[in-house]
Amino acid sequence: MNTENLRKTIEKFQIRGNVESVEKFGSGHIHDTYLVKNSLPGGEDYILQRINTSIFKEVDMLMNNMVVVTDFLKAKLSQMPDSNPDKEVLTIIPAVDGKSYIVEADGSCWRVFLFLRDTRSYDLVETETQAYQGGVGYGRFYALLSDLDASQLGEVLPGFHCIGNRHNQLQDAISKNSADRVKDVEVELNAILSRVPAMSKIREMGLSGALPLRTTHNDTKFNNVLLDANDLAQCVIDLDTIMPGYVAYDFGDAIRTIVNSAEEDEKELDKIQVNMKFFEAFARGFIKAASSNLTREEADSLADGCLLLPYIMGMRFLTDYINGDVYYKINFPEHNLQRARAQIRLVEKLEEQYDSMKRIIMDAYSENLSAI
Ligand code: ADP
Ligand code: GN1
Ligand code: MG
Repeated sequence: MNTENLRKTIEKFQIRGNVESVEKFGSGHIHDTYLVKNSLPGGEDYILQRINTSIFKEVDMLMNNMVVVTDFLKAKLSQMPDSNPDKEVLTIIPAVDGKSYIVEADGSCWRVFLFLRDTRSYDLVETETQAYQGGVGYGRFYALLSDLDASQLGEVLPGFHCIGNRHNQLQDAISKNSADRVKDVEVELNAILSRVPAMSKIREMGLSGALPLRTTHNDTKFNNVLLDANDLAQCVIDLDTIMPGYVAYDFGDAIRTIVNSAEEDEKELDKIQVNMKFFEAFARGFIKAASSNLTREEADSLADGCLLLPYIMGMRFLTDYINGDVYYKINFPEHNLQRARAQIRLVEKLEEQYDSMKRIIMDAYSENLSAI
């Protein structure tokens, strides 16, 4: 969309001031995100997003979830000393008609957030402090949502991290073979399909009642927690996928991006190493912030989540490659295959660390319990 149209779109929201510029922003794979700068001195800047409606078909449900969660968090934080709801929770800027999003004449859906200034989102962790703060941010977010009445939330993308669902989607893609790519991915398919039974552990524990369903974020990449200028956790963003889930999903998805020394789509697989110092820092931050809402069985499942989530992402990237790249944004033709290969290598590297991860988690869990 050209700048003139973007300006017209932003003016349909209750923004204060005047638009100085609108520029593409961030590195998300799903929506089109723009930073809207304000020409009014001291005025707020905004994030304008075109919602990806081929993925999120029920935009009313999506935005209702977001309103429920942000209202709940703001009300809760406003009762807590030393909290600042405006900085620590996303603020949805309503449209001129009061709604949480607008639909343009071409059918595109748009929403606006207050831009959280002086924050940074990182694709790669650089220091143990950042890893620890990522843990504090996501652990606290999880704990704060523990008493939200989940019946107010719709399941926007059912079966999001469910291995059964993702496995079915992969099998579907293989049988349709619409882009004629199955013949090129035998090695990757074997790596994924041979692990289905081992990776079903969390699902089975959930079905047996050993793991409770919680309200989870479900997209806890490191770039979805904004850190402040001092690298302290400030705000968890990207609230589209808040749904019922297991805590190991959030823990594992964060670990996937936090301990990896290389990018999510690294081409040179030997660069993919697991940084156990970052693992320990994240685990300590998360468990400290979340521990009163973690049962022993849940703590015990976290290391399994660390294998499952990169595995699920590998499976999803591979499925999308086989389908001809219909879901994720790609920057070059084999991007999804490269992403899948990188996630599979990460799974292999994390499998080598399984026992150490479990020990670090259970030590931190016991220490926190004895401190309560
Ligand atoms: P996607 O689902 O495409 O990842 P996000 O909602 O995560 O979209 O936004 C993409 C990026 O935009 C984030 O990683 C972050 O860098 C930036 N961003 C999003 N919302 C805000 C905000 N309110 N304040 C500052 N930066 C933001
Ligand atoms: C997508 O929106 P973004 O870029 O933070 C995806 C996540 C994947 C991630 C992989 C709605 O997240 O599930 O983990 O890409 N979000 C959706 O980088 O599918
Ligand atoms: Mg994001």
